[in-house]
Amino acid sequence: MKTIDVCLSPDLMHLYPVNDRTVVVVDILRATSCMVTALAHGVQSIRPFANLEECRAMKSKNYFTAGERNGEKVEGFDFGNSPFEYMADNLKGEKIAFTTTNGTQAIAKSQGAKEIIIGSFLNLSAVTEYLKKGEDSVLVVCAAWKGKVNLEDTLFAGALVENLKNHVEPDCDAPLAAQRLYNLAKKDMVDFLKDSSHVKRLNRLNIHKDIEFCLTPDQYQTIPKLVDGELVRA
Ligand code: 3SL
Repeated sequence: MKTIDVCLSPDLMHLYPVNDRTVVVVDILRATSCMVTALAHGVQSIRPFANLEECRAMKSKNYFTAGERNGEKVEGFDFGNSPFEYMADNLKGEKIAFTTTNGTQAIAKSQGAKEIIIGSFLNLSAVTEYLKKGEDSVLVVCAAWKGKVNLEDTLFAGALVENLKNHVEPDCDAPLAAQRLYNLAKKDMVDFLKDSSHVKRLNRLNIHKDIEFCLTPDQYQTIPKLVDGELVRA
């Protein structure tokens, strides 16, 4: 039977071989929620960068530049890290170079995986169905915050473990812990997360509507998949 494991922080990636796995990278607040939203609204592709200056340099290659550091839009970039910025019609068919504090770092640390896809609550059911059909075992990589575990990415990992419970076996205790946490939280995730570190951080930026949106399941069927360094619709 296929298995599922959960890497709760990119700093723990050395514990998880990925060469035979489908990796699902998740940064609920807000990087992977933005990626799903952008591709769902017609953006052609997103090239993720760990390094900010490499991302900035893509401007000269006809990419829009986007992302944040510590939650705030990078000076000189075209877009920040709110999903609502990626719904605009004028982004249809465009390419975006994207860098964020944790989400794009987690993608970089997942290199070498058999396959990398992007998860968020916004595409939870689509990702669930995709993983059910796939032949490979699954590793959910939580972007966390600068190496420290966070609740929201863990809840998403738990939602996947719960949805896949009749199809894949948990590899160890991290998927079980995530699943149990999700089952405690699922009735009202906004309330469950109200004291969490990143929600408090984002509240200081006054973006409560981003938090509510990013915690809303199944807004889109789109699954971003990394192909030749670019995220495209799977
Ligand atoms: O760390 C990240 O990748 C971001 O999603 C963080 S923030 O939500 O923009 O603060």
